Amino acid sequence: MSLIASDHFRIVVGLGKSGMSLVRFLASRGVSFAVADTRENPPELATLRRDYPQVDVRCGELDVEFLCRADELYVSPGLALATPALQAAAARGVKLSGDIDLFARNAKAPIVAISGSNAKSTVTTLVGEMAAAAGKRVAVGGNLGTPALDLLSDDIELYVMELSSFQLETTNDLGAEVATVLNISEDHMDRYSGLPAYHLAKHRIFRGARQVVFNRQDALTRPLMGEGLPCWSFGLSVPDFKAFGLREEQGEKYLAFEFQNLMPVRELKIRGAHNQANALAALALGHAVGLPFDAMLSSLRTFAGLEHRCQWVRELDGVSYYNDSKATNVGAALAAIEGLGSDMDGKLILIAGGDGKGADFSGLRDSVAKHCRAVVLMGRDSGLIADALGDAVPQIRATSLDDAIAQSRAQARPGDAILLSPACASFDMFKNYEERGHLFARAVEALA
Ligand code: UMA
Ligand code: ADP
Repeated sequence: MSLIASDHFRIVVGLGKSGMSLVRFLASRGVSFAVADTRENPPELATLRRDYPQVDVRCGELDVEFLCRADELYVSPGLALATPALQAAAARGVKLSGDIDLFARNAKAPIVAISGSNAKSTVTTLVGEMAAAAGKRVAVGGNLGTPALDLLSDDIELYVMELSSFQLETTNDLGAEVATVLNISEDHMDRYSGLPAYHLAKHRIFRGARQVVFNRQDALTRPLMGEGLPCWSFGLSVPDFKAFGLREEQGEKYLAFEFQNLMPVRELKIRGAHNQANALAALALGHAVGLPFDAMLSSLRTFAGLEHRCQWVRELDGVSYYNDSKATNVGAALAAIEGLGSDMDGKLILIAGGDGKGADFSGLRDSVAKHCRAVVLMGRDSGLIADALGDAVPQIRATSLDDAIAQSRAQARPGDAILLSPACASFDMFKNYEERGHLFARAVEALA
């Protein structure tokens, strides 16, 4: 692990969770490498110094000369490839790659690869549970939970990977057994030049894929290449060949595959039309890798959903409270407003706002007008949301999360629901979306 430039010298750029997984992987294989991070004190610095004291680490502004000593840079998903120092190194012939490429080259079992603007974690977790119920030794992770390289093991029979557009930017050849982009709506517009650039990054997931799952209701999820690959589709419409969907018979709605009903929708624990689409996507992915229907359906009957995703917190004075703190973009908030709003007699009081990541909030207007009694806004970009919603419904400004809850409570009537679904990231007011969701749930539980 010396710093001598050679044909096989790598630099890990970014020393967070994925950077540290790269360090462990490269060190265990005797590869020469160093580490760089633009931060003076990256999160894993103390661990690196303790466990790998011999590794050269450069913190602070990236030094192009230093980067050019490597033949390959493994770049953190947290750093845009457009970062000038990375581009300068690339222009001088240094290859830019990432942990997912390395993972794919070393994984000996089939990979189920899942991306999309929303629902990735829900569908990834579901497919993982389905595989486990089918008796497979399955590893689940990626953008969610455990970094990809830490999952590698010769015992594993199936990898189920959640992959973000950031991770896919540095993924050159994934070779998944089945890959999907679940849906596409605007997100991370502070990192991409626009929707086309974000879309292109997501579609790198199909590189080398053997099968594809796409969303019939979202044309942007169809692969741009790979004509002739076996394709399965999902969507809320009635399914045809190689398709999963919904069918209604004698007043009962079923999850269905081709011409066969699989299970009544009412047996799902997760709520809302968006979650029915998620269940169908998971079935399509599981079917593509040969999981039996009985195991997959038993997982669907028990899966209660993930924390902070339209999670019911409590009922008070006839009003239900939902924590959807993971709705960090407009598409996710829309799914929650439509999903819950069309499933109840009362109205929603929506709590929204935060760090908008450059989003256009006008897409919220129609659904808010249809399903909300009022909107309570907080956080840095609350003014942008207020302007986008105009006079759709009454707006109230809150100075804090507690104030937002109190103001919402004052608006709500029995039969209504108060929904925290911010359509924004949390970083202007909270450590992360989990902290925002936990503080909301705690405050709501404490209401007398
Ligand atoms: N950073 C710097 N300089 C650097 C490197 C990073 O300033 O040299 C900053 C950036 O603002 C960056 C942040 O630090 O956004 C985090 O980067 P990191 O390298 O410390 O990140 P990791 O801990 O390795 O976490 C990454 C993913 N983070 C991002 O993509 C921002 C995690 O996804 C992922 O779980 C982890 O790898 C393991 O694979 C998180 C995430 O927010 C959950 N993902 C986005 C999302 O879900 O919307 C895409
Ligand atoms: P991701 O990992 O892509 O962020 P999650 O499963 O964590 O996805 O869900 C993120 C947010 O998206 C939550 O607010 C959730 O309610 C919402 N959501 C879940 N399924 C869908 C869907 N099919 N379409 C749009 N939004 C969804």
